[in-house]
Amino acid sequence: MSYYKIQNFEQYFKHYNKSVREPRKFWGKIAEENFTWYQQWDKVVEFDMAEAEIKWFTEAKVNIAKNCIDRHLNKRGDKTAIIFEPNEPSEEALHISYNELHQRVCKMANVLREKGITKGDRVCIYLPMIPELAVSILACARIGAIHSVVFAGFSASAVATRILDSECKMVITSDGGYRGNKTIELKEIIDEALEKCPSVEKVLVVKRTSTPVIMKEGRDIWLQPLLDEASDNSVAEIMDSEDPLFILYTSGSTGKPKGMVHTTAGYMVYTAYTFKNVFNYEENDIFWCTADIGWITGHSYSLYGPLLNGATTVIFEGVPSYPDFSRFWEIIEKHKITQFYTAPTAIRALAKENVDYVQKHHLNTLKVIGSVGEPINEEAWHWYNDHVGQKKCPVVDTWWQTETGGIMIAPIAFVTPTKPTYATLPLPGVQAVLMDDTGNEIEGNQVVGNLCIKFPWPGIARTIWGNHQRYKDTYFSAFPGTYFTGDGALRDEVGYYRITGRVDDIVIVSGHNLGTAPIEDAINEHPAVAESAIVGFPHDIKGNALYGYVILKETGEIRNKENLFKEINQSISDHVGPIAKLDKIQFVSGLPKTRSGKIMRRILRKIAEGDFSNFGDTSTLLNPEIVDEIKDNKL
Ligand code: 6R9
Repeated sequence: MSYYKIQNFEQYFKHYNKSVREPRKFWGKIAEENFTWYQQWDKVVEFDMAEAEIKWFTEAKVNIAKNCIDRHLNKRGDKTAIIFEPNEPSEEALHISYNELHQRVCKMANVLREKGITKGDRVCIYLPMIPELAVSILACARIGAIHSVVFAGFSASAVATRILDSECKMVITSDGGYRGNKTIELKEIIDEALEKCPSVEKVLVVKRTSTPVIMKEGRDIWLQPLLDEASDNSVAEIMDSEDPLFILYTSGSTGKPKGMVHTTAGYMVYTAYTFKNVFNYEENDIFWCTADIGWITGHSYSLYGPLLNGATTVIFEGVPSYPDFSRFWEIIEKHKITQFYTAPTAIRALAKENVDYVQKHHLNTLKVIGSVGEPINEEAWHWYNDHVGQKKCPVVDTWWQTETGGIMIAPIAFVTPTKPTYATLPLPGVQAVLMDDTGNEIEGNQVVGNLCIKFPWPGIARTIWGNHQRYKDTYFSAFPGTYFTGDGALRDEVGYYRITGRVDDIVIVSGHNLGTAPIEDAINEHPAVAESAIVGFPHDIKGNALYGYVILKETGEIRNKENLFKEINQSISDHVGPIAKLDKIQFVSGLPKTRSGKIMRRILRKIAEGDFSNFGDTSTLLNPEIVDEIKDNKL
């Protein structure tokens, strides 16, 4: 019996139980039957949760890029691997076959090697959603370089922090990028970032917008001429299962972003398996995940998961609102998409527009529609189900994280009955548990708690780049013996999970994880600001928006609040990126603090939400009187 594809609900339970009772047999069989290995493993898994040491498929040798491409060439050489849909609908879409992708990746691999990149080197990729982004990632994987993709919406200082942290030797960027009716000057942002990054020796520049750029002598090189010269024959590096594949930064609740490290074999097995099952992938399906490849969703389900299964995946350069709000639906019709995977924030934004935009398009090719990134509210779920899925497509609400590598809790299309706003059941291999605040597991159903996972799964991140202690502290200390997700969840009467949101200081705005600390740091950079605290509050489209409480250095009458607000937002834009701008700002004379000096965000959150009913225990507050002042002046 193969465990790779779950056929029905009864089989789901069988596979799930097998994965718990005999995880080694379960994952061993999947790994053996569906991938090409240079050498088999010693042990399927070895771990020590207390030390946060986890290894999958120990001592095995493999190359993930070869599994994504070369493995399919015999059978699927002419099949389209990637459909590139450009920002402008008038620009022709590209269909890149597996053969062509192979050729492009080999050439890129040779360019990287020629420019001094070898196994283990870090390469920062700061590119728009164009084919070169996929090609660069796969070329890194082919030669064993560790890719660190930075979302092309991040500011120069945010990119610099990431490049510095992982000491990247090279940056791959483009002159610019198109997003709707805007052009973003990526090279200029990189130039500014690199003023602070001595480790970077070479910058490869893709030409996309033909925006004039400054090319620094000896450092910056146009990519295309190098590719034209390069051979399309390249030997893949033989990688160990646990060699790092990539670093991807995610916000921490304190301090600098965390460079989550994913390794090769476990990530490969897990993304391929979850892609196949959750989306009910079948040969000839056309899969479209709208996430930018700069986020984990794009890594795992625009690229690795689909290609590992020999699928056709769509890369879309633009935005859902350009040239108008029918763009997504137009693309689904044009490319005959069978699986569509997007975020609640996009669904809510599109649901606000005239439903004609959707209805005038043929979406009949769709068979599964997915959601990811934040809890999907009931209204959005129904709109998505009714108008996009036309009540025929299972809505797969997939809960997972940058740290988990792949989907963890989700319906399996055509297998698990769905329920609005519920991510439903854990996938095989995922031993989800709810823990109470004192660290005990909460048994039974109809309960609420902190969502933890008590056994490793192949896709789990192995460490935080350069800081294993922080990895251990963040994920393995709060509830010893388990991985703590940072999310709260409830389990209903049949055991279905509903994710209720973060229980820490991370706010999810339009599906982007934002740590409060770096935004507060950016606000505090403003010369007039003494201290600040930000929290999320519910927003119709973004899910959450940011509410800032700011203490100014000079007390007394604030003369130009408007300007101050603008300047503070500019500072956030410069330091973090425009996605982190505040929607509201309230100037306050103090912040509620505990005796240990920690801001009691729970209270600030309630005030921002307009809920003054129950602030909970405020006995540890040093300055309880401030709560009334803040409440009375709420915006
Ligand atoms: C894949 C991704 C992770 C956080 C996660 C949770 C929230 C993601 C969700 C969801 C409810 C879902 N989240 N999917 N909450 N339902 N289906 O988004 O990774 O950017 O690291 O965010 O997003 O709070 O902890 P990442």
